[in-house]
Amino acid sequence: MTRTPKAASLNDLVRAEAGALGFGLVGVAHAEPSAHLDFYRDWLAAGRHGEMAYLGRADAVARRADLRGTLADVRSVIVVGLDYSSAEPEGMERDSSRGVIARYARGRDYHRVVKGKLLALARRIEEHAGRPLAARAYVDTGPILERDLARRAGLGWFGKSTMLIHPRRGSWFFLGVLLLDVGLDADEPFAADHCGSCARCLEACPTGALLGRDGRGAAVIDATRCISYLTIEQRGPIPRELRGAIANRIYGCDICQEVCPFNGPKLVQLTREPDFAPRPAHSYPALTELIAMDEEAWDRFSRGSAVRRAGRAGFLRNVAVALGNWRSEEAVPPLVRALGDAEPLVRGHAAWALGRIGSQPARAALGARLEIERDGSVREELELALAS
Ligand code: B12
Ligand code: SF4
Ligand code: SF4
Repeated sequence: MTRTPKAASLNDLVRAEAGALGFGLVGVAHAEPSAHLDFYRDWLAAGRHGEMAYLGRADAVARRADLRGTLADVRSVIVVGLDYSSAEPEGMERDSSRGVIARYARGRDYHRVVKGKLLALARRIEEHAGRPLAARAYVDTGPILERDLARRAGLGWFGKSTMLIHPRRGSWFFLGVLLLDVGLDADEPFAADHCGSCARCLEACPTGALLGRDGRGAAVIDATRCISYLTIEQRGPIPRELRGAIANRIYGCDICQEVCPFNGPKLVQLTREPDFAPRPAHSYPALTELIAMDEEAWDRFSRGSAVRRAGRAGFLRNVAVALGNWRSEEAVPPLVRALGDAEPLVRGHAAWALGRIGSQPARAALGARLEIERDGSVREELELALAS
């Protein structure tokens, strides 16, 4: 690819500055419309997005299709990756008295961290360009097909897990996207598919959310079955038939990434970002302590963290499911207290958990609550738990 002297120096500056800001991956994509909007629309039409209505809003779909709906003069797209993985404490995941929070949510909320760095990158490019720039920075929340753009910017391929995977860095990184009204040379899109005959993620997914590649070669996920969706995005009850498979995952899920050979111990890049150091309270916390959190304790626990997205009721719902899967008598007293929680969602899942444990004290508490419970959905859970 031939570069004009000015563009070459700007591309080099982008690389150098992105590296200095800590981004392990950086690439540039053309600002052309996505070639995969048909797949996106089909995925929505099949209802695979569940309650995530923001993904299907007509204006948001149009902006995903064409970046000019977001930045009229967009000329190039910088895509970055920021590693978030940290050393895993041995064997903790198998301790069912503890909850597993997905790796990406154990440190400080990534949205601000990554966006702050993207805006710093934009300021450096502006200084270099010598004119005010039009720029938009996105991390996770905007109407942007981040993985589509990342592949186009040469950062990696879509694994069967649907993760964007780099051949030497795996997938434990956040993506960030910077739209600019500056011309940059685009990198070669990542064309290869390195999954080959591997199907480890499909086999390991406990809820059967990964559906393999379709006829077009696109990896398909049924988000409504994904533990990440069920524990974070879904607001109401978790479908009963999926509660057992969630085990002790209380916020997000990493299984399809953990089993991927491209995330093997020799390849994994540990984060150098101090903000992503796991908070002790978020690294395999004791479930019995989490279920006892009142509003004030929840506020302390979730402040500045991505876990806040689930809300107290959603998070305690997840914790109750994990306690039911632990099936220990030690879980009974805190679950009995949770039967009196102000939130019906928490009471209902505490009832399910006590039904799973099924001991005499657990059943006595379920019976006593049924005497006074007025909420229809909780009464249903209590009755099913007593019948189990
Ligand atoms: C909605 C969403 C979810 C949903 C749905 C997940 C999904 N796979 O779609 C749920 C809640 C389940 C979820 C879970 C997780 N998420 Co999420 N999520 C998003 C979000 C906001 C939108 C994704 C989306 O639009 N999905 C709909 C599908 C259809 O679109 P797509 O994945 O972009 O798929 C494209 C390709 O399939 C392509 N395509 C189609 N056909 C073809 C054919 C060929 C040949 C090719 C090459 C491409 C191609 O076109 C599609 C549309 O462009 C993005 C941020 C963003 N704005 O992009 C983060 C994002 C994808 N999530 C992220 C993360 C970290 C996670 C979790 C790991 C969190 C966790 N530990 O719990 C899990 C992983 C679960 C999984 N296996 O995907 C990261 C992924 C980073 C990476 N390395 O890939 C992102 C990019 C956020 C970020 N800024 O870092 N997530
Ligand atoms: S994040 Fe977990 S539940 Fe979701 S697809 Fe991956 S393995 Fe399955
Ligand atoms: S586990 Fe195997 S099939 Fe799944 S994304 Fe990784 S390499 Fe691809």
